[in-house]
Amino acid sequence: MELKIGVIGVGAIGQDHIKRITNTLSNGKIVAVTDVNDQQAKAIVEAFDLDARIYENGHQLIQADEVEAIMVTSWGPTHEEFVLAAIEAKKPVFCEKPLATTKEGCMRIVEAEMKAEKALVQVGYMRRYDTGYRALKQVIDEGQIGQPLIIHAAHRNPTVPNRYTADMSIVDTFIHEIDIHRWLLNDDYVSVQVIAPKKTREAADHLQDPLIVIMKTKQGTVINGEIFVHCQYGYDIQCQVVGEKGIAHLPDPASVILRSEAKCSTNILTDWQYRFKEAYDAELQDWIHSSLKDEVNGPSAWDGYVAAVTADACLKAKATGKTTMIHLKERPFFNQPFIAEKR
Ligand code: NAI
Ligand code: ISE
Repeated sequence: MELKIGVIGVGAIGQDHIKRITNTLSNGKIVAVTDVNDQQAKAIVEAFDLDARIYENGHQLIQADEVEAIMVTSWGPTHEEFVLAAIEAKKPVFCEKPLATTKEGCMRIVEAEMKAEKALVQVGYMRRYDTGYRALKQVIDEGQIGQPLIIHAAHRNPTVPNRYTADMSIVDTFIHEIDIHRWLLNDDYVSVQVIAPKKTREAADHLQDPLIVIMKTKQGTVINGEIFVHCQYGYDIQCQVVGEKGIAHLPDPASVILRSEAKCSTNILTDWQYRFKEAYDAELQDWIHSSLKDEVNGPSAWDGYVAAVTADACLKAKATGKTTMIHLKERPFFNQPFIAEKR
């Protein structure tokens, strides 16, 4: 069995995903692509030697008979319309984060799935597929460190492009932390607070960098999250869970420990593509296999909605300097935890 996939947006991550589906993963085939930059779409079809048709726009691609499933890897503000159109066409859709750029947009997607009486959406929160985070979750779930009390987390990028805006620290970068910690803890957030430390001289004038985001969950766990997108030294994702009986660390990616010239050193990766390569492979393989079984098994539209609500609250907390409460709508039936717990 082969899932015939149409891709909307063939920029950086779109190309990465096309490459892994074509060269590494099983049971998926790219049969259609589209991009507002049609030259880029043509170049990608040639570069990967794809037997794929190029469509003028995302809506034509979604409607095409040969396309059985959709991958949305275009810019964030375009995600909602394509995901809604895929649901309308009753086709499974993998959407890169963010699911939509507003909580209202995410809720429209959740409601569209409810109307279709079918879960069709998987959101690209790939960290849930990272072997390190999975092992960490298992330690927490098995109670090996007792109840989790505090999480110290850090999301560090060496640098970001000029187009990176002040809000992107939250909606583009910290959004991965928002998703992963509620998944790790099987919990939801009740409040957030944002603190601005001394600003690095490496950041553009408009960008406060680093930031500290403090999130509190319903069970009372506090996540102390650092976002630092000009850390210079590498792409570094850290997570330490402090429990009642012990402390659990997210493992660093495997790297040789080199003892040489009176030094002991290990390499640190420099970008997200490599740090989470295996997680991206696993999330898309799961999406392909689940879609072929007519199921959704990964992060859901509801998870996309919770991330958007929390990100909004972080932005408000950042602007006001005040602790901001988080209010979620009621969770619809087929997105109840019995599906989430399987993940
Ligand atoms: P990019 O700018 O490299 O690529 C986006 C592509 O979408 C461009 O080729 C652009 O021409 C195309 N596009 C824009 N609007 C379109 C439309 N209406 N129809 C068709 N094509 C359209 O951006 P990048 O870095 O690939 O990011 C894409 C999405 O993936 C973003 O939402 C981003 O947040 C997410 N992302 C997720 C990551 C993760 O770790 N899960 C990592 C990097 C990006
Ligand atoms: C990028 O869009 C991602 O999603 C990466 O995973 C993240 O580390 C980076 O900060 C974002 O810009």
